[in-house]
Amino acid sequence: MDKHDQHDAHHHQGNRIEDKRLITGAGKYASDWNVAGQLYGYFVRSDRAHAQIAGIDTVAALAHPGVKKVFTGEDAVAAGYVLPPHSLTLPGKNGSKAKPTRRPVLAQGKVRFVGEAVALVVADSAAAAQDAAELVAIDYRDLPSVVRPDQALEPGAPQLHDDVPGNLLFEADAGDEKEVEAAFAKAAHVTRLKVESTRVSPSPMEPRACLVAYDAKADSYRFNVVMQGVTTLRKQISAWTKMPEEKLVFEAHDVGGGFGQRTVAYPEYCALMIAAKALGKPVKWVSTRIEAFLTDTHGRANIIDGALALDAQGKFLAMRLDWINDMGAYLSPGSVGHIRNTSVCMTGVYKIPALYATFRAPVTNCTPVGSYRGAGRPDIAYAVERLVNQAAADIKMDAAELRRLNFIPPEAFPYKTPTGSTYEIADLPGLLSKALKLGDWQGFAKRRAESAAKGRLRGIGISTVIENTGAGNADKDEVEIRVDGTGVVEVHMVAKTQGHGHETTLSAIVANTLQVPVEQIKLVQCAPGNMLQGNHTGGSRTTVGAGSVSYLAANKLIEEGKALAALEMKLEPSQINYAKGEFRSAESSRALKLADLAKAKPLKVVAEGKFGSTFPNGCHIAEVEVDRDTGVTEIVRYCAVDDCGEVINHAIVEGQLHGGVVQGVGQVFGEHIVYDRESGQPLAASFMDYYMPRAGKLRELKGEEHPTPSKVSPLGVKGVGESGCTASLPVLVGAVIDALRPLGIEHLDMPMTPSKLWHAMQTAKA
Ligand code: MCN
Repeated sequence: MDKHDQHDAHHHQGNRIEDKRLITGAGKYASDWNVAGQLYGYFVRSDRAHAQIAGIDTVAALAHPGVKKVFTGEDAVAAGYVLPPHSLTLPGKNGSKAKPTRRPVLAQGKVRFVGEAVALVVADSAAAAQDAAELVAIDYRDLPSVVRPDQALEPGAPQLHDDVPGNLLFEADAGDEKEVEAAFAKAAHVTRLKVESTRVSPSPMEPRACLVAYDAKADSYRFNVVMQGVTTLRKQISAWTKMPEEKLVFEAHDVGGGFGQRTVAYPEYCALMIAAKALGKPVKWVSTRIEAFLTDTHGRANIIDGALALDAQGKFLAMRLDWINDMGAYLSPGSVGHIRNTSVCMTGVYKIPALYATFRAPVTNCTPVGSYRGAGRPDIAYAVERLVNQAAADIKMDAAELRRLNFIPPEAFPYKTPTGSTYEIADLPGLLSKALKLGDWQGFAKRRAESAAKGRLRGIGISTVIENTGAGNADKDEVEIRVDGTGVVEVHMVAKTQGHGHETTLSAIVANTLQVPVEQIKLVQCAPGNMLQGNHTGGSRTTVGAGSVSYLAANKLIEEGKALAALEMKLEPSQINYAKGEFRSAESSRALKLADLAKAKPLKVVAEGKFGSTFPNGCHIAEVEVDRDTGVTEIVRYCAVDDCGEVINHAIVEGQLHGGVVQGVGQVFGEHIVYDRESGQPLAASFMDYYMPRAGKLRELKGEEHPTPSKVSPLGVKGVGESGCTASLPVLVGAVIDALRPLGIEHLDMPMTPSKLWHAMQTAKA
């Protein structure tokens, strides 16, 4: 079946195969795993932002009934589990490299953020482990702390690591400084704007959990752990613990959300390995929600100072960006995405001839930062789109028209950006026109007047964004298809759904290619012990990668089936036709089903592929009303036109967009990890004080597709998992600022809380 039939066949597939299991409580999550004789771990965590550890007294804890052992940093050092791997291998300024941070899996000598694991208490019940943990006495000597990344770089700031002078982990630049200087010198207008993409907690529903069993005979470990795919996690745990990858076996069934946070190796998993080996029994740990806030990697956390140079007609001449990326106390294993991705799409959807950007990544006494849905793409889109809006206001030009004037034109694709990326294909003017119509851009003035009559400030925002999805770190993506004598088609891969609906979409790709009912397909992700290669699910790459290879594997199965059928029928493979699960030939009256061919020996094919980046893009338009008396913002319209290439399942794509947009809503209107600047204590570490967007905050999302099929993937698909997040930050903040601009307010940083807006409006009035 060619990809166009494939596309049609997928139309109107609504219900997701996995939903019945997931919403009737029949899912099996990491903390549901239990094995006979297991012990329970509880971590004693630092309650200081920065302190020397003068001593740890475990006597009382050890005497507590049920306690088996207490592990500390000395055990971690003895095991050699001290240097986490990291992926920040980008070339730095003047050939420099990122400075790796030593991080024993249990703190040794010093703690550097609130929540850092200091000791692991293992007991025969979870309650006993927790009770005993309270008896561990740690003698701290407090040190001054620093929680703001810009302050961490100032002279005289408290220093976190002896081998990271000035707290500067990594420094880099991109583009041509001289060219940019020259362009700014001759510009008719320069717009400047400094914005912050705030530190947030991704907060998947399922907290982390891990059960580790050690097999002394094989000297191997088995993990039941929440994950986004096995390959990255296995590689990182192997690097941290120096255990060969084949000695680390992982099993997970359902995963309750990931958002990037569930990709990486965490110290707790390695500490559990130490305990399981020492005690000869499996050890289980389930994170509490407060531990999730304190120790799961945070997202975003960067400050971007931007400037845009324009000529007298409004054409962009050059852009300058200065980034400070807060990395937290240690370089997380998932450290690179949110830095690399910013540079991949640094000029957004615009033709900007000259570009210069500098990056500095300091350490701070905060939770380590890693990838969060979009990983750098929302941050760069936010900085660039806010700059463009500000420029439009500065030169008094319509924000949509300024965009249209500066778009990369359709005929310029494939388009090479100043930072060396090649955008494959997009139709930006078409996208914009569709969105302006859907969002009734022209009718806004009237709606603004109607809102004003009710005493409300109405604003409109627009964002036009592009992002890279698809390419991964793995050498290739592999998919294995097995068919047995019953006709069940098992599809194996190492990506891992966390709620994305892969059982529906990836099964559909195989079912449609084989022209068999989808019920015949069984998707198996990350089967324990299966050493297939491939990328974890992240970077919106599963459909482009594993999805495309599923299609190739199904076609390979048909070809191999033809060869086998030909042998059976004593014909040539070229004489065999395949349709709807059956092999036939004009030369024979026989018909052989896939199952018939698999009776004697199961059929098995492995296909592989290596794909570059695809570039989904979109135009979102939103309107808000701000209540002058309370500062409360209502999102009154939200329209999204997106190009993710060919769509496998329309309902799922819409759901992905909706979810991404609402995560943006969360960051824009309330989510914020704040630390006290004096003590370094986190001030929002539970859902009592950390905002979560509710369904009512975004009542309706009107979406339309505007596909330009990708040739990178044989299915024509581009990723979509992060698109909503990327477009929503600038469009919503843009709408709020547009509402407040008549009062003279040009900039506020997220989150747009009622109190912040109320104070800004009061000050503006005065
Ligand atoms: N899809 C489709 N047609 C396309 C593109 C995608 O039907 N042209 C479908 C896919 O088959 C898949 C879903 O949309 O079911 C998302 O696909 P894709 O864009 O390939 O992204 P991934 O599957 O690789 O998911 C990763 C992405 C990321 S990086 C984050 S973070 C994120 C996200 O997806 N985390 C999520 N969406 C999430 N959704 C849920 N429910 N939970 C998370 O943790």
